[in-house]
Amino acid sequence: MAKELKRILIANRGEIALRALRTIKEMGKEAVVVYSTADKDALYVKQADMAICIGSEKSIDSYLNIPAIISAAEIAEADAIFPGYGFLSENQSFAEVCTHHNIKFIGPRPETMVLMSDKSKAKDVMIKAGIPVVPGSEGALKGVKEAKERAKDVGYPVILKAAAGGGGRGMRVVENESQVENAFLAAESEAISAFGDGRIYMEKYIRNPRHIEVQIVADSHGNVIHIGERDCSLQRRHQKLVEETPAILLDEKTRTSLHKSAVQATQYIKYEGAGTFEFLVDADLNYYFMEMNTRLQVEHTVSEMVSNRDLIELMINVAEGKKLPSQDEIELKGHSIECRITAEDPKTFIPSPGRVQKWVVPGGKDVRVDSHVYQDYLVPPHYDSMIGKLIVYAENREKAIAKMLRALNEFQVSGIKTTIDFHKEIMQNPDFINNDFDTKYLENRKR
Ligand code: MV4
Repeated sequence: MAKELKRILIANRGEIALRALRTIKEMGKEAVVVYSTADKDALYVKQADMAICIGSEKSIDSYLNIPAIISAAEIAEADAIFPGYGFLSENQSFAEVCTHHNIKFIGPRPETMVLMSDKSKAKDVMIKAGIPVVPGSEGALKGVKEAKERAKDVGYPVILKAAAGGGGRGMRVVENESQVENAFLAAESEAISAFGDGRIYMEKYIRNPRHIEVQIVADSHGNVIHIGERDCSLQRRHQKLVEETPAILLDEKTRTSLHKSAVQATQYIKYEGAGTFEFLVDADLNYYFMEMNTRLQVEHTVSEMVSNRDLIELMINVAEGKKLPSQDEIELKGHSIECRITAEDPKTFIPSPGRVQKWVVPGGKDVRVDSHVYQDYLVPPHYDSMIGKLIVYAENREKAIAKMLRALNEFQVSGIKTTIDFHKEIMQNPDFINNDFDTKYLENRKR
């Protein structure tokens, strides 16, 4: 059980590959990276102790290519694989194959990953764990007839969701009975084409919710800690743009209860590793479990800033069988904001890959840039358009916003379009400053 990991393979690319490499090096361990032909010039490829090309630019040939990654791990004699987010991070068979090859998958048990990937089953488990969930159907609906019956009990408006879903695909809001049939069939066919699984479940539709999530970490000794919550309500088409912690809309009582629920849920499912519980929070500060993410998330950095902890270090410690610090030792202090910088047009969000000509990053106290980009770097068109994250820390939200705007103003990029200008606008937007927005804010905004 307790086994020191000397060499860790990073099965990812971009900023998170560099982010993981940094911690692995700091811990005195060796980092192995795998890369596609499109990423051969990435700096972290040069910084790694070993770098192995695993395929062409297409993700399916490289970052999703399980045999290629496992072969690389075998050749490199890696003890463990850090999966990051996206790609294979929530892939059950990948985790299983790692185990078969005696390579530690730095993440939860495969069974837990599968359980949480079924959003409808995950909800049923959370009900058993005593966590508040949005009222709705128990399990998947059998058809239009059952959908109509259940909607009568739940009360309109309701929302239909794909059990295999997440990220908004296969979702339909239904305002009255006349819309049920069309919405059900549309959600079902969308779910089949997106996930190969057409099972649909129903929930009461919460209008204008906030998206608040809780970071947890659990070790192999049954210890569970939370590292506070994050408000991720500023999204566009289910893509998060800005994340922050703490969520200032919560009162202390709700916040404590939310953290307690997340810890209780983690204990109930006997989780191991880092994970996130996503909640919807309504106008009256009722919170409802929505989904659990069984990976490290992009926005983990804001939790690191307010806790002064390295989450990847904690994940590696857990994977080595070490004990976590106690909850009392986790002190959450100050405020942190993250802006996701993407290679996209700041008005239309249309991707803008290409050669970076100028890359001048901001600095100063409590300003953090997590990015693999450098001057002359070619942003490949094949992957997610996120090219980095700008994270700031300050004593309170007002100062954090001021610091973020100052840092954004220092950030100079040319050659590609980026969302830096969009973020400058947000940091000066009175609704953002007053915390008066919800998950639909950007969709509803007139441009
Ligand atoms: C909801 C909801 C309102 N009521 N569920 C969107 C993504 C998927 N993970 C769940 N989502 C939602 N579920 C109920 N019962 C509103 C959303 C939603 C949303 C949630 C979080 C962040 C942004 C969102 C944007 C639109 C809709």
